[in-house]
Amino acid sequence: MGTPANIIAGSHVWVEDLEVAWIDGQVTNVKGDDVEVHASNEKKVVANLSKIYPKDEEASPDGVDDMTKLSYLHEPGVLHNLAIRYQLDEIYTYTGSILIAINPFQRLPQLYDIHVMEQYKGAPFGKLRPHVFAIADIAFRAMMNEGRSNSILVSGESGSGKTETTKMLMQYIAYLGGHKGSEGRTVEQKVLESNPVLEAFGNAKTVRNNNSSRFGKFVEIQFDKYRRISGAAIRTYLLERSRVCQISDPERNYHCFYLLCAAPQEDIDKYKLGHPKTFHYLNQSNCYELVGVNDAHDYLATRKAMDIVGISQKEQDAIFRVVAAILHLGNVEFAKGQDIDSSVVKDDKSKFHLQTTAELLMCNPNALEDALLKRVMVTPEEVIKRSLDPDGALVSRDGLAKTIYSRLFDWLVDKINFSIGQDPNSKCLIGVLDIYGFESFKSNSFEQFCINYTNEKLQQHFNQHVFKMEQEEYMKEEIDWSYIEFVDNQDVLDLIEKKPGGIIALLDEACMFPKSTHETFSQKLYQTFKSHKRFIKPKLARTDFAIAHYAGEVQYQSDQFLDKNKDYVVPEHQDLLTASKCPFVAALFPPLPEETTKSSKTSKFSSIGSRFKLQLQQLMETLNSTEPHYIRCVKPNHLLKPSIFENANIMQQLRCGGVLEAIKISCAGYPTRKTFDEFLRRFGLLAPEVLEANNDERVACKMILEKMGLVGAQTGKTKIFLRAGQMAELDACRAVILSKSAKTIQRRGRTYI
Ligand code: AD9
Ligand code: MG
Repeated sequence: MGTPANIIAGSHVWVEDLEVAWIDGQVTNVKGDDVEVHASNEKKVVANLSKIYPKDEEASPDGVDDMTKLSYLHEPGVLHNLAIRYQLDEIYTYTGSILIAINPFQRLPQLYDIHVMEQYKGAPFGKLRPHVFAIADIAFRAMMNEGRSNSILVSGESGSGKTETTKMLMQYIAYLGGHKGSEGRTVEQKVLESNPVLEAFGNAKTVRNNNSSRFGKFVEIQFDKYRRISGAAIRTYLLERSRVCQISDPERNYHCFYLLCAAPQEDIDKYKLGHPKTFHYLNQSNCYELVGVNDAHDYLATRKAMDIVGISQKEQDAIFRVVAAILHLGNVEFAKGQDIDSSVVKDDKSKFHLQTTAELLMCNPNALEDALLKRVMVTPEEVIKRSLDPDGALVSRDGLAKTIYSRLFDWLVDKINFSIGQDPNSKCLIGVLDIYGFESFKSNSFEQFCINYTNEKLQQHFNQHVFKMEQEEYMKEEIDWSYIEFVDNQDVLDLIEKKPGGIIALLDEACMFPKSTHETFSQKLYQTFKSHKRFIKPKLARTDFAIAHYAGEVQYQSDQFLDKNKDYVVPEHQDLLTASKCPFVAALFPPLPEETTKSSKTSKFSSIGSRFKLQLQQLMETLNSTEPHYIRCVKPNHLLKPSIFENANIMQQLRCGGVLEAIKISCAGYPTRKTFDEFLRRFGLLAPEVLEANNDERVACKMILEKMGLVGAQTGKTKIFLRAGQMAELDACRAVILSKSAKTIQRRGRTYI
């Protein structure tokens, strides 16, 4: 990437730097391939010529709003452009049609107010400053004019601003397609208000983001034949269940727990609550409050939002009763029982919490105790009740809490969808995807595996769209095209999802085989993928495995993969809650059909991995039937503070998001293409002699290109391909000719009069 440099002493250049990725300076000496640079931090650096890039001294001090306008296109140029714009609060920059959004970490209300929306409405793309509204506007116009569905894919790492960006997109789409002046709750109001509800139950503070979405989301906004919003559907993906029972300092559990503990006294009394410190599921971390967030206020706000999305008071009461029940359940502790390997509820305090849990869930306390402490074993001869030891009882308790919470979350999503309403006659939609970015932590488990799998899928979609589509078009037209290399990730996807034989399939196999352990599962992986170039067996690990993802290598700990892949509700828990006197709770656990009940006592299981794979396939099908638009969010620093721009880290995000490759392709390729016919109709007047000569269309086009001296433009089989800027050149010549002939006509007109 970049221009081959003609570097001599005195040249202004960029040179690689460990700390800031790239630093500028001036060349003091060149010896063979070694270049000596006096860097702007006063250091002297010697670097290889291949690691030196020319710096554009003529560049505008304010940067350019589209990377494809950079005169020297290379990594340091791109990074520098983003950096200077960020300092000026210009957080948006285009790369062709892709929008790069750098999280400002400060409110910039003037950037999003109603006047700004008005300006972007119908404005030609590229005329105004880059903006999320501009992307939403093209998606909306494309839908209006062509009747085609569109989608906007927002991606980036945790804390980069995906969810905030999504909210602004939705606000703008609601503004364009809303029902002005209509009475009652409109679809768009409900869609917008579904955000605070889902965030209260699906977001939490993590070390990366104080309001991290712990689920993926695809919102499909449906339009009627007048192109007004007529319905919407929210699909969610893979809520992080483990957070309900396990958090590490300084993270928090889901927001709703803290909101409820800050509720008005009346509710606190009703649910027997206290300070979050008094609950085990919350006090594993010392973080209870969030800077700038008032839980008491948010509790009321969430309730109000629930009203708007159509959740009744009665349902709201049941929802918070269930949330409180989970907190009490987490405080039930166990001790060793009299029999070997049995356990009992530990003390009076635990008994109180058990009793309260049962009251709140409206189920029988003895049945709850039994469901926590015992398992029913069905053998061909008899039915035996087996006791669990205290550790087993803890696992049982946490399992119950997680199951209830995830069913509650699913209920909320279903309810919101029902209340917003779907439009079965809708012909086109705009989909907005806000889904977890690539994750690579010190310790990575099944969740990271699924998240990174999602990102591989989306990356492939992006690749296909930006790269393959371009290249395929060039190949189809048989034009001269030197290939731009990009890492295709089909091999990683095969490794993960191929059936049979991929990691998910092998994991399912392991889960179905009762004697499997994570050791046997890992061994199987090592054997199967011994020579797969994307699979790595780390040297010192016995059961870990690593995958070379498009964004880097990630090492996974396999020990919880089997458990986490099993979506299995213990039949005792199921029976307990199905029998609840509270219709809301009972409805969360509808009785299983007779068939499954029988087999569920054996080792039947449903696989989370496979279900997730299916969900992703459906998502990809939807996306493939739409015209995609991409927004790449970037997190400028790990401190979550404004005005800090961490070069190396941002570079890595641009690389992972395919932004650098996309830049290459938009510039190196042919951004403008026209069929011969279109081209001749528009530019034939530049060479009337060519048209008069009755040439074949293709030949005629070629002759015009030659006459105009357009270097690099290509003639394909059916189309003309122009380099960036050439269209403008031709249009300028055309305008001159048109204005000349207009004058002639005018003059003639006068003579006649
Ligand atoms: V995660 O993968 O769900 O953990 P996101 O969704 O990418 O993550 P989010 O949108 O939640 O990140 O943004 C993180 C924080 O950055 C927000 O809570 C805001 O404080 C801040 N932010 C993000 N975008 C903007 C913006 N356009 N203007 C102001 C912003 N603040
Ligand atoms: Mg988010």
